[in-house]
Amino acid sequence: MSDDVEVPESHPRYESLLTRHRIEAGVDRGITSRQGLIAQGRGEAFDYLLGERTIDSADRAERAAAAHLLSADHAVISVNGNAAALVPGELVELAEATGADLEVNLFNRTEERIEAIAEYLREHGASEVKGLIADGRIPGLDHERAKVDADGIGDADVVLVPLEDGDRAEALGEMGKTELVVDLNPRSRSAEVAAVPIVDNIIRAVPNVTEHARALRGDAEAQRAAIEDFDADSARADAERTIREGDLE
Ligand code: PTJ
Repeated sequence: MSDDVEVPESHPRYESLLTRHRIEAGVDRGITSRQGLIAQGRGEAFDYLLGERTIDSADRAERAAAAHLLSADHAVISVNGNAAALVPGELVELAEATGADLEVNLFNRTEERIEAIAEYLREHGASEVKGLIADGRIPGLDHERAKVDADGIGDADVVLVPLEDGDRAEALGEMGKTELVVDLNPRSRSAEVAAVPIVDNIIRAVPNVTEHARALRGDAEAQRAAIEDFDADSARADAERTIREGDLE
């Protein structure tokens, strides 16, 4: 991982400490909201119980998500303040590997934060970042949270929404979009409404979806099979069982 903080790699909680530093730095840069710190803490607790690893059912979800992104008419990766702080370059790579658009879409929307995140993604190699025009609306939500680009999330048939708020995940689903959700809580409303719930830490999930996308690219039959063979209910149940019954080593 990057060398942007001084955490010794030998530390048993190296990844978790690095992740915290990135979220803190995100707040300092005006990218991540202060609520993002709380969301991260909640995520960490679930990740600890999962054994801080990608369980097999999450890997299958990541493969199905890659297949959806590749076979979509118009796929969009929604980026909030936590996702941008944790995996900016990895999101840009995923967009490139799948042909998806990147759109900044915030729960606590401010123009300053939208601009700061778009700039941060550009610094990490993004050529185009949507979300700044905000000329579309998600029906059924209050004004600020409902803002999307009409030719971005507004037009998408498949949307990847990491660490999303439940209300908005539900509203996007009601617009008929296929939702791919990354959320460490298998019982969150976002995970429950997702066609593909990825119960994994975003720092492991995004690079793994990219790897699957590279393997599935150009193979329509394999993409179709990855989508059809994936069972969202059993993935959620498997993650919950692992969290409740898993061994803490
Ligand atoms: O940047 P904004 O304004 O769009 O705000 C983003 C947050 C995340 C603050 C906002 O969407 C929010 O308040 O989300 P919630 O309702 O706290 O939900 C966040 C979910 O993400 C929780 O279920 C956490 O368990 C989960 N989560 C937190 N960190 C991670 C995570 N899932 C995967 N990887 C993580 N690193």
